[in-house]
Amino acid sequence: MKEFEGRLDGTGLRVAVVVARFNEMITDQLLAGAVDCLVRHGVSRDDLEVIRVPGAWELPGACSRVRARGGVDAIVALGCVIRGATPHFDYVAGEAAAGLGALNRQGEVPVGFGVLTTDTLEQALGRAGTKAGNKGREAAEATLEMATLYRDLS
Ligand code: INI
Repeated sequence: MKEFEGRLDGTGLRVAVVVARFNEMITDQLLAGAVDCLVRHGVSRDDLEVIRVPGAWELPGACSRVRARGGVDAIVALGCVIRGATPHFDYVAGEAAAGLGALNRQGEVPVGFGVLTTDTLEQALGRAGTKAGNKGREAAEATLEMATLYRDLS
């Protein structure tokens, strides 16, 4: 029986982290967690690029461009959408999730989903390096695992 499972080994992997500036107090922390995770697991800083976009709405398009350009083994998308009094939340969060999901489903390059969708700023803070961990770090870890798995499956 053959079994496959990715590893947390970033040696030789080229990774792009695409991060939204909207709610940057939060997304800066997601970025710090993701970069720390990648570097700790062996990704060289020379093989790491950070691409900033205005908001979560822009994440799928930028990730798509990065993948089309090539030269990356994994993409981590980071953002933070906080529910307000308007339906904007649903459009922005929905488009980010659907767009990134569609790209990820194509199975060419793993696209990690580190986009917080919360009701309050407090909940977002909790997921950006305080009581509920750092979802940027978790997304980076999962993406590393998937990149090594994809390599093994190719
Ligand atoms: N972008 C976010 O990343 N988070 C939000 O909470 C948010 N809200 O609430 O509006 C948000 N809006 C901006 C959006 O992502 C686009 O940048 C903008 O619509 C321009 O295209």
